[in-house]
Amino acid sequence: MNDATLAPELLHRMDAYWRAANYLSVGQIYLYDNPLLKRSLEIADVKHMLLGHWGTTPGQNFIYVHLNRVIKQYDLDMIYVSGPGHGGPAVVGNTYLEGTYSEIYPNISQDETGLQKLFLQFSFPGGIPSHASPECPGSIHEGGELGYSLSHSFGAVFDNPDLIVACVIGDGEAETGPLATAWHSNKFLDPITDGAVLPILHLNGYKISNPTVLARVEHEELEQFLRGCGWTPHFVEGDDPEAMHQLMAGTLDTVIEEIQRIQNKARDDNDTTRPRWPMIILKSPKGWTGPEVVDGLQVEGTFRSHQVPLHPRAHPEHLKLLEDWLKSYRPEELFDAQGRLKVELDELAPRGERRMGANPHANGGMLLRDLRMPDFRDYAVDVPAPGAPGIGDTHVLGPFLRDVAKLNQAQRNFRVFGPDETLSNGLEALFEVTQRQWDAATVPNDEWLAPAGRVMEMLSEHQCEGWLEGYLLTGRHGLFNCYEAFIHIVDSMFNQHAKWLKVTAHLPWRRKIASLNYLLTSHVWRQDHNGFTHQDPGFIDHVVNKKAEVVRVYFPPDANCLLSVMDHCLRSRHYVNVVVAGKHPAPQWLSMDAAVKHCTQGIGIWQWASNDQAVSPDVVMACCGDVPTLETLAAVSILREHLHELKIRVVNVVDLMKLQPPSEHPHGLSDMDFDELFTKDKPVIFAYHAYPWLIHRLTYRRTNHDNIHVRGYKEEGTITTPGLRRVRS
Ligand SMILES: Cc1ncc(C[n+]2csc(CCOP(=O)(O)OP(=O)(O)O)c2C)c(N)n1
Ligand SMILES: [Mg+2]
Repeated sequence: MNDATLAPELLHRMDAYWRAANYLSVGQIYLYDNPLLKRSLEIADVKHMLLGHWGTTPGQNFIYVHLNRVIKQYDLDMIYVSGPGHGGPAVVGNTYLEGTYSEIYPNISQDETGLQKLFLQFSFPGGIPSHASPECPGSIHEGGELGYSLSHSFGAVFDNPDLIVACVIGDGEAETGPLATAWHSNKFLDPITDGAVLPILHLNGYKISNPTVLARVEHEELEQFLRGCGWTPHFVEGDDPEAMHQLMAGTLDTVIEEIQRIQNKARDDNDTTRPRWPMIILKSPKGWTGPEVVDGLQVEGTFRSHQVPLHPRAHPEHLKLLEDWLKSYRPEELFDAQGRLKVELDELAPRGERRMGANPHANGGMLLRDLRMPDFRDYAVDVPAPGAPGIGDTHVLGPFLRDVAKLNQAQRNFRVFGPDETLSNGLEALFEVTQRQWDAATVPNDEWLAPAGRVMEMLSEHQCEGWLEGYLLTGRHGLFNCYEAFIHIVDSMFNQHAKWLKVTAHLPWRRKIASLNYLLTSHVWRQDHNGFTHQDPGFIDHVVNKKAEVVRVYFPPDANCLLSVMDHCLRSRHYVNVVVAGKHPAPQWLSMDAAVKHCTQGIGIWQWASNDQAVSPDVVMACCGDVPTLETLAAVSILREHLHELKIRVVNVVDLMKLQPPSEHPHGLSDMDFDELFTKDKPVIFAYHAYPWLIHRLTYRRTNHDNIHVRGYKEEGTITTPGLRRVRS
């Protein structure tokens, strides 16, 4: 590494750019007005409610200006992921400085008026959130809930061989389970067909009010830990800006050249040996360049800098400290009289789509290409009569997914993710055309492991979810197959993704991305050998809490319906689709034509199982889910054998959202159609796949709700026969 990578003039300009970003960050947190400090700071210039996080921000500003330099120097295709996304002022400020912000939001112009608006809108009613939120150009990761930055970054670089994701990881964030496991993503990255992730561990020593674990272990222990995870760590350590600029620049040159060397070697020699990818540990003070001591307490370099270090309205003596702080960045050297960034500083930012805020990978819908889809009807199961034997519905889906993988092999934009269960879940056909991507060692007797493949399996639901989200957010398609009970592990990640979809759907400049598709199988009713621990259908209850415009839940009752539903989900955009299906041999009910019709309607009377054609029914037997459908049809056949007079109507529900009124969900049946199916006054026996209360929740406004009796899973599980378990519930 060269000790003097930066010529003094360049170092001086980069330091000024960093000061400009820091100035904008403090301005966003504090100021209503007086954005250029053209007059003395008054209390009226300071916001009443001070919100935001200063502590992480200067370090992220420092990283951003240095990344800008290497992007220009090496012509890099790079995006920025802010793990501690609470450093929103940094990403907003930097995308403003580079010009992308004003291109998307012309009102936030690059002049004094725009600066004032930029400051005012931050964490302010009607303005923008304080995080690296969807509103911020260049962001694919809000970072509100800590832990997912590294998984998202890897998801983004799969099948993007030219992309580098610079992933800033909070040292507190690094204590979370998902992040701790994500270091191992490097064993799943193909240096030939995938891009690179450059993790930058932001070792500022603190969280909100505690030190961080990684900051309080010996240097050697931290280094060995990261080496043990397969990385080559490079330390950038200190607090003197000039020395740190040189060190960071030299280190970045080293790691970028190392990434390029690894990639060239792998690509030129077709060498897929697992590389030791470089990473950076930036050890700098939390709240760097901010107020050092406030009210007699050390702030810079401590946890006290985490949020807002000064409160001028509560402590008038802080006003002067705030003014001194802002002036310490010497704004008059950074902006001209009109409030524009000085030309010599503006030149430091990359141009066009090389700017991290304007990189199309961070607005994945712009790059999204439709999948090439086989005709799902070609995979149909022959159903000569209802009740025909089936091999297990997911086993029928497997060949369809196999051919989706095959048809999109060339455009490399479809992957299947799962913890360790793609085979167990009945999708073995995938391995006829592809492999599990795996870049660690292999030994004889391993199966279907290869450096490149369409199936990603690591026994971390967090990792699978994070990879898939990153893959989707950068404009590709995918499917997560998971045991139903363990999808709960990512409840919270699903929350965050659903929130992202909800917000981005209303940002016209953000293009729609492919849906996040879950295939939940090995479900509650068929956990014959695993028992109680493996029986939990509650993810569905969790999902339906989210905005109706975003979530869809499907219960295909047989294989032909599963094919039809999955075809629809893979073509859809900007939803979360949850599909619950069985993998065990089970009877089949509908021919493909009937299945398509039934799934298109989402709900319907099964005339062939009903005997109320000429008259109104005495009872409605409703079912939702493959096992409840089987149980209902068995019950109906017993009833019809013994009670000839009883008029029974069988209603099957594929699309759960049909049950809600249309005011609640766009799929909802009108009250008239609902009454037509379920009657206004007859008893309804509703057999449901999951916890019964959800059906009541969805139908409580319907005319006949008082007569709906739901049977579902009631936490009565154990190892017993499937039949007995159903009886117990
Ligand atoms: C999963 C999760 N748990 C808790 C929080 C609350 N929280 C916000 S910031 C923070 C500390 C983060 O520390 P670090 O990752 O070191 O970030 P930095 O020091 O750069 O601010 C915590 C605990 C959160 N956002 N996400
Ligand atoms: Mg920290």
